[in-house]
Amino acid sequence: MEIKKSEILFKEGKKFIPGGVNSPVRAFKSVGGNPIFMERGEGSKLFDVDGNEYIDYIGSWGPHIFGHNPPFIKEAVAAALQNGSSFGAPTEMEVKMARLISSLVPSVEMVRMVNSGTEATMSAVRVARGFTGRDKIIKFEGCYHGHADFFLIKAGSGALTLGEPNSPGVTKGTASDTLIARYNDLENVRELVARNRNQIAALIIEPVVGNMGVVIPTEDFINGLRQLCTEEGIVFIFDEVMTGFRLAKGGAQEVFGIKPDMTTFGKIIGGGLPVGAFGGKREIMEKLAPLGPVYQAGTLSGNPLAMAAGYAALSHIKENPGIYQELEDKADALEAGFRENHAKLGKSYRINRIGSMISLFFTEQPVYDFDTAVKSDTTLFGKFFHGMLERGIYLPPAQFESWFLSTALTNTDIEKTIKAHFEVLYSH
Ligand code: KE4
Repeated sequence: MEIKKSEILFKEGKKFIPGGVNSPVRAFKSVGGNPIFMERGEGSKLFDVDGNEYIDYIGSWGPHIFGHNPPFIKEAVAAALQNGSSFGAPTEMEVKMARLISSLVPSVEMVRMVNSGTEATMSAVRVARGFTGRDKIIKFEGCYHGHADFFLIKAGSGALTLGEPNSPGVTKGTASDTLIARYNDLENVRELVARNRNQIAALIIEPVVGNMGVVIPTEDFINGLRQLCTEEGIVFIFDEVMTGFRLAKGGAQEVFGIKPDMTTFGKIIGGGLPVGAFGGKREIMEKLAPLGPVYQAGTLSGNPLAMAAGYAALSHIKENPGIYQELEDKADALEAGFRENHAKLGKSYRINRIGSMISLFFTEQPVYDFDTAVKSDTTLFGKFFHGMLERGIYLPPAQFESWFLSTALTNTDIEKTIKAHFEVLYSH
């Protein structure tokens, strides 16, 4: 596989961009080798700068649920561009977008647009703190909510101690307000809450985790959290940046039948352009400036081009709810093919899947939280990743990520992926 131009660009890029990339996971650090520079996306395919073609299971890390460059999004952005790119003033499209989000996700009575998932989660926590007058938050080990300081925290020495920074630049003071709990362990959360009674403003969770690889909550766990937050006056925040409009038109909260107090969005909501959003109960959202005292702002928030792309994407979802069954069928066929290969090869690697989010873990034990996820053989994952890449299958370059399927995937794509999976595992 010729990757000359990618290598040249990477070498040049590293002179001016830290690590040669604008987001760390793209650098292939955890799988080895150099990143592939992409030039074009079309449907289920990506094409790199050296003319190689790939079946894409990243989909820009979630946004491209319809595959790359769908005509209805391209046309919507082109039409919006005729009127200009940004006004810094309210527009009709923002009103239509807010109404559409609320109609798809009924727990979201009010919503504020921002420019990334990080802005959405950061702002949601701030308004929850402003609403409750409390300082502490609970997050779960292995969940990722973007790079706001108070999320870059790892579990303290004991599971029930305060968090510690897991990145230089995050202060101990900031870390002291973040408590780290264990996913799928309701007892652990109850203990944390009891030790910090009336001090916890919010509990934020990935209702289905993508950032450990796919990890699915038990019904008791996720229902128990809802009950605990209600009893304790803790704002229950569903971080649906990944799962929103991915698992169902109403996201994970529709799948589980749970009503969080707040929800954060990203990825699909922007149709491939930079959009995030946070919303929820009116009484909480009304704390936000200019209505209330909690400050939050953004020059390009609700940007006309991004709203055009996002509105086109969400409208397509509203008009075509059958896409979720279509995605389920494709993902089920892929998973069945992998399981067949494992059986033929005498392997029992774990596959965690819900809807069009799937991860393969190179461990034979169940994966249901951070401790069990990190038992996976990441060296083998690196070899698997490159074996698949050489066969034209572009996977997330890290074990602890979800793959994302799109409606653009064909049966031929799926068959080719299953065949490549067998060949690569056969040789390792
Ligand atoms: P962004 O700021 O990257 O738009 O969103 C942050 C975020 C928030 N919440 C969840 C559940 C997320 O998965 C993310 C971002 N996801 C990663 C993929 N693991 C984005 C890829 C990257 O960092 O380049």
